[in-house]
Amino acid sequence: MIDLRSDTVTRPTAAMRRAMMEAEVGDDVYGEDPTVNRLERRAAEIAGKEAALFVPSGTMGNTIAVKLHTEPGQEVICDSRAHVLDYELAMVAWFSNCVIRAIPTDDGILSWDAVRRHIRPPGPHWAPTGLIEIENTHNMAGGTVYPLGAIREICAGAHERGLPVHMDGARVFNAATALGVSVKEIVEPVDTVMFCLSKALGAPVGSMLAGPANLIAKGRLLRKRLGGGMRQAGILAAAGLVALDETPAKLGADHSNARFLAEGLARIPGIQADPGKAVTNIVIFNVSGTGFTSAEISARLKQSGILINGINERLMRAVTHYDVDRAACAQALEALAAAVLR
Ligand code: TLP
Repeated sequence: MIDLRSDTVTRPTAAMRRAMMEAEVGDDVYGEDPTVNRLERRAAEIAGKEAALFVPSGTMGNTIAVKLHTEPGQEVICDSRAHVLDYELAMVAWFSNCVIRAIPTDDGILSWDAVRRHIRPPGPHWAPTGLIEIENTHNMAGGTVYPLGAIREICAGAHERGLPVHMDGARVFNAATALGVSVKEIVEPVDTVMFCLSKALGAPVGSMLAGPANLIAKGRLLRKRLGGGMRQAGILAAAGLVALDETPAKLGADHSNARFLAEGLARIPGIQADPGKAVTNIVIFNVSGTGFTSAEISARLKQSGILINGINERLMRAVTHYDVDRAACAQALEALAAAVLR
């Protein structure tokens, strides 16, 4: 199977499996797992933050961050296709008792001007703004990348009004690769950042939440409350450390494969794709001109050993990663061209 459904499907490399087997472990709920401690220090260093917390998933990292920054009854501002809004089972409402103020954007990238216009001060009718959330890269907009200037402007404006900014940086290493800058530079102005080890970086499990030490200490308790106290988690952290060391250098290849896919897709009659927008590892394309729904195309592709999911009836998403090389992408394009023939 050529699996382009997501970069979450990456399997651990031989080096990760070796590191997992040899990992020194302890009880992380007591703070005694040396490998988890090493991963948390390394993640904090990469993000340029005081501390970091190893969490089982990106969803848990975002959930903890929203809770740390907000009071019940507040509003969280984010883009209208944000993962925290559409793909996290309403955790913002369920765990933090906040509502979302969704701002529509073309490409998932918020501007300070748009954010500013939606900030609500305390008043007699509305929920006051408690947090600004930005997603970098933006998944459902097709892996789009925040320009550094936009992040700085949003953070400067928010901070001036006493509002924190959390970055859902599930794929912030892809953003760093696309911009040719360090992750640290990207996340410098944000208060907290969550990034995933288990997506394009290839670790089997885990994400990191980085930020100020006092917040991360509180976050540790929230993680336990959510059932994320993982005991001998050094087994998993060991793979995460290898992912941080080894995989960022491979992301450029994923990005050029995504571009190759987008260029090929744009040549298939009935499919709309914009190669100029494929700047990281996600390609979103419109299949409405083919006369088939995305579900029908997925089913046809599966018969040729290709896995690509729809995100709605018209749009499909292909995500490149290190388990899919250029030849596999070419094969996927051939299968797609055949799948949309009447
Ligand atoms: N994204 C998954 C699905 O949930 C859609 C994927 O296949 O892309 N933030 C962003 C931007 C994400 O894309 C994801 C996962 C998460 C958070 C949540 O991470 P996990 O799956 O570890 O909870």
